[in-house]
Amino acid sequence: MKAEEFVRGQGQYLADLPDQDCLHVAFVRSPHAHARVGEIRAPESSALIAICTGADLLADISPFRVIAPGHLDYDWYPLAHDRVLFVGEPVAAVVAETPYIAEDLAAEVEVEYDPLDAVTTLDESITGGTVLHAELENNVLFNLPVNEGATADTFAAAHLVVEQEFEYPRQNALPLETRGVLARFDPRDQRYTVFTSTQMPHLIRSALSQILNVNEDDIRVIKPDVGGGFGLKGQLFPEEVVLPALARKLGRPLKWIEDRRESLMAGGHAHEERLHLSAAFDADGNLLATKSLLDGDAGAHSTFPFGAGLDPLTGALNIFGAYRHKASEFTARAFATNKAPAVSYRGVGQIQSVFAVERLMDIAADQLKLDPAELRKLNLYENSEFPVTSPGGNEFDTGSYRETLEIALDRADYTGLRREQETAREEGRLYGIGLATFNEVSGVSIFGYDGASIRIGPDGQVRAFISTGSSGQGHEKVYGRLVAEALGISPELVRVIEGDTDFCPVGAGTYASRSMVTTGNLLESAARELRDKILMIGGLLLSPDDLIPMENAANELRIADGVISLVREPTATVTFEAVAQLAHMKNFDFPLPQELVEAGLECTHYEQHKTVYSNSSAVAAVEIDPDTAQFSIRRCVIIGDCGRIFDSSTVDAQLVGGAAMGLGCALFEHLAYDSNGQILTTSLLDYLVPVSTDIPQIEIGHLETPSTFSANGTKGMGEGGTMAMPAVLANAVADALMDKGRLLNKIPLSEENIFQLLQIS
Ligand code: SMO
Repeated sequence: MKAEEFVRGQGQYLADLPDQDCLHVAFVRSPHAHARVGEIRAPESSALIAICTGADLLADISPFRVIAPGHLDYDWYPLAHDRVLFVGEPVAAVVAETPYIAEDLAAEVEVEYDPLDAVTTLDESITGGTVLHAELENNVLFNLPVNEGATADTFAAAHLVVEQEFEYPRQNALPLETRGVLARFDPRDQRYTVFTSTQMPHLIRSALSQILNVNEDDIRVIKPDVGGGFGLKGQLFPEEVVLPALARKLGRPLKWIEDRRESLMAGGHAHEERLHLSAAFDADGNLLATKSLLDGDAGAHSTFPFGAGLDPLTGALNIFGAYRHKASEFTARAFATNKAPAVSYRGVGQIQSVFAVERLMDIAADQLKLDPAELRKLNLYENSEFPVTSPGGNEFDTGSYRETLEIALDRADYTGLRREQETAREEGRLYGIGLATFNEVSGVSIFGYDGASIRIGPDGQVRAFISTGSSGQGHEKVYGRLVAEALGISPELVRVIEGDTDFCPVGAGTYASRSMVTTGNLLESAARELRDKILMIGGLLLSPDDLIPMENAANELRIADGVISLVREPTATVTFEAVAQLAHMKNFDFPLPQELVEAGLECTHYEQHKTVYSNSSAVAAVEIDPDTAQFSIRRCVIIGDCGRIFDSSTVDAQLVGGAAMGLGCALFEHLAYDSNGQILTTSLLDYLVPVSTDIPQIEIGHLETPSTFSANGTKGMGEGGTMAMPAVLANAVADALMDKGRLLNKIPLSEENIFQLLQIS
């Protein structure tokens, strides 16, 4: 069992791969946010095996364009060759016998830079004169207005319009295992093998085939065990291109493991966004219309495959999604700045919009003189209203939006908490209660189809090949059990194989909490199809004179614990293994009638899954220490609904783990830059994440409202706990601060930020 291997330290992560024949790569990275690159001088050292600059690499690769709707595309190069656009951008790769020598040599490479003005904020990017990408007219990398003007009348006639700007900081998903690449080129079959710590092997292969100018089949991408992805490993990075290109050139396998400093500096930033939201209400507090402008700070580049619009667009598409309203318009934009490129990070897009929307709902409740719980209950969709098409055009299958809130309020004893707050306030203490409730996009399949294959061998060993990949979520256990249950055999017979493009069917990999929805359903349908065939062959063995056709097999035969029997005569049995053997091997006593059933036991299914929406509600109570501006979490309840639950311990772990991660987002995580574009947070002393003592007791609960869009009833799970935390804690802190809390419009909820609010007189 994988989980046990991991706990025993027996996982095989990228750094654990055999590397006896490898040379090691270190990258020379820009110390400037924006500069022209001049001459690059290699150190005079016999230890230097090779150096490759951006200009050198041009001969071996094609520039790459991230083409996605709404995006302005331009040529992307894995190594900067004329200008560097952010601190940490790789300009050259140095190859040596050991990683240590490579690092030392990289530090000795002299690069002439001619510094240019850096664009370090959204405002500078929007209005400043410096344009980062020569092919583009300005710094807009993405711009998508939707339903422009659709809400004007409603806003004009509304009883109350609440409007507020919110800021969400730049953060890093911080997987414990940093990224890494090991690349080989085999001259005999002219193929690349690229081991990379990624969430999406097939998409990496597609991009590499374009950049390296070879067929997809000339590249094998393998994802070893991955020690956390959280979205960060869901895109193509420069190192994934440079290593295979250089491995071919040098005729030697190459390895590179990212260090924490590189990771924090250049390995994928996320979430930075400014949101300007308006909501129109009638006199009773009914939400009528919403208008949103979401501006993402994309950093220097649009990354493959999602592009610069990832955060603002994902947030905008489902903004105010849990609340009934008639009209909505939004604009999602992303701008280039001289900072590290933005990538995905758990809760992508929605963690920001949920924070902003939930803050806005509290501000509205205050102005409408309604309790925040009442305002939400009034506007959340009821279970009976589904299916719903939102004003933004999203189809919500089923949900328990209001119900989860009611359960969370009940579980947290909301009335009791309010009483406690009254007492606390009488004593002059700063005690606050926050709510958050939202729905969550999951199972998104924007890149086309996902595949799953099941192949049963002649001895009855089952292998399931999938296109999604685990980065620690426990796929092996869940899918092994799922296939075994669908086939009616022991899970011990099933092996799950993922993350190898030579064996696994094509698919987009794991992101957007999509694996159970996509792979889960595909494995189940493929296993069912195989089960019918297994039953039919079992029927041939059990009842050779009275053949049961395939279409009747499921009714007339049973399989349980690997034993097949006739419904009408349950004592006669044949084993699953005997069927597997007959399907593959010639049996002289009993030839398989090929006119009735094909030999072999293999089945592959592909599907492009519809988006499904999970939902969650959270309640938190906090108390702020007025002297230190620190707050403590007194109570934190999250109720999630991810549809049918297949494996409850995995789902529990996802919810709690997600909440711990969201706590980091809410309280600490902030990648800071100075005004020259120097990053200030490149170690874990500066970029703070929660440790176990920072994490309060998180009380969780689940509802199971099955999805009608997904055959197995599941919806995505894993990001709801994360999204809940900035919103629910910000609302609790704002509530504790009373009038001063009205101005709480950004996170992290650091002592510094809370102290500033406390100073308001
Ligand atoms: S942030 Mo996730 O891998 O969609």
